[in-house]
Amino acid sequence: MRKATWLIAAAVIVIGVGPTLTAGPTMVTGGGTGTFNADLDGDGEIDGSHFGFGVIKTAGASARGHFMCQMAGNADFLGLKLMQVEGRISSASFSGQGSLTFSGSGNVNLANGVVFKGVAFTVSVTAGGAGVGTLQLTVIGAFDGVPGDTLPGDGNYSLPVETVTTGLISTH
Ligand SMILES: [Ca+2]
Ligand SMILES: [Ca+2]
Repeated sequence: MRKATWLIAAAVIVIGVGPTLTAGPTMVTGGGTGTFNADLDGDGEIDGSHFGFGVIKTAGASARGHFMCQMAGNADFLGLKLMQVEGRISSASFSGQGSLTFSGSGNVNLANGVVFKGVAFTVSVTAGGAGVGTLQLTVIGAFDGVPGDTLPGDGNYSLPVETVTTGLISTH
């Protein structure tokens, strides 16, 4: 009886440890600027954003980290002085070598005191520098159909894929 219990415990440990032996990168960081290669708000300028994030993959689908993406200054959008999504990352999964999708929740700041709190977001990134790395942001449950939304009517705000113009997205 005691031996059987020990064997089960050992098997659980082996199963639990197994995946880490073949795990890929456990940390993905990114910082820089990106371009949508399109004029999303029709003001005559190609749009893009400034972004910065760091994700540390922990057990299972969980993760921790921080994400920030903003359109402001030389990357203004919809006539707003600022459009910023910023928050904590709570889950992540690798979808291939150098490709990661992570989710979390935080604030959407539209300046002038307009801040939406507790907004969920999902981001998909692929590693690489200028012209190679990509980032795609979806704000969950808000701003559906606002200019720039690639999937009107689904309740979310899915921005197009951005290509890195300066900076780097890298796996560690
Ligand atoms: Ca524009
Ligand atoms: Ca949508």
